[in-house]
Amino acid sequence: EMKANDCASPTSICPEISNRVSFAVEGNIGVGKSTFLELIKSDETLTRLVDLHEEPVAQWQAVGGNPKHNMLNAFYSDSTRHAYTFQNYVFITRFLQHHNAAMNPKAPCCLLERSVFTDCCVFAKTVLEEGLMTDLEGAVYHSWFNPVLQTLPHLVPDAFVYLRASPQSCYRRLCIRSRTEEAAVGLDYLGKIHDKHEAWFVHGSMPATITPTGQAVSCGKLGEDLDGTSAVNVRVLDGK
Ligand code: DCP
Repeated sequence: EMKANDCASPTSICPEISNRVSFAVEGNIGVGKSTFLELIKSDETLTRLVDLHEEPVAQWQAVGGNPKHNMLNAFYSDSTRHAYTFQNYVFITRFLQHHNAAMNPKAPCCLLERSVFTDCCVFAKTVLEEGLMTDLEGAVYHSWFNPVLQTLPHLVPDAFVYLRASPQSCYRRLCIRSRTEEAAVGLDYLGKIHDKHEAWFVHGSMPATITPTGQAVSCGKLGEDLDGTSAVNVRVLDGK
């Protein structure tokens, strides 16, 4: 039987959690997170080792399964009207996905596409700075974000893998894939999202009260980027 206080300890909810390593794959819009996850999925050995959870974008594009209720499109078409509602929905859908993943461990390693920390420290922060959320909406978001997270410590990944590319590269990839909802996304917006990722993963300047702290534990180069060529850099940041 579960008591209210059990929420404070992830292992009391699910003892297997303690034996698992969880990673969150992070990076700008269009950086290639999906491609990175596809590569893992295409490897038989890795597939057995890794329980993989892609971002629930399809749910954002069809709330409750109804394509007429496209929250992602609503956000990009009228951002001032929908930024808060969208960020709220993103948090809830991601929380449910990551919580279910933690409760039903299927492999020794869990790989998540993005985390609630990017939602808060990258996206919610940017839309607030851009005036797309009112100060009141920003205050509401922050008033629940930390208290909710404190009751859900199993949402903190063990490590973050940051796929790092220049905003110009991401913009090129965004144009190639041409997701209709994202037609409004410009280089300027990608630059702001990039800067927030850099502040957190490279300069370590995000407030520890909101993001999990940690040092970059390794930096690997998959290719040249940040000056506009095709591959990405990877940084792994200790989550706990
Ligand atoms: N998004 C947002 N706020 C969030 C999370 C996501 O505005 N808190 C938006 C950004 C994108 C869309 O949702 O328009 C999907 O986000 P991703 O960048 O995670 O997914 P991609 O498919 O673009 O990633 P990649 O191209 O790296 O595979």
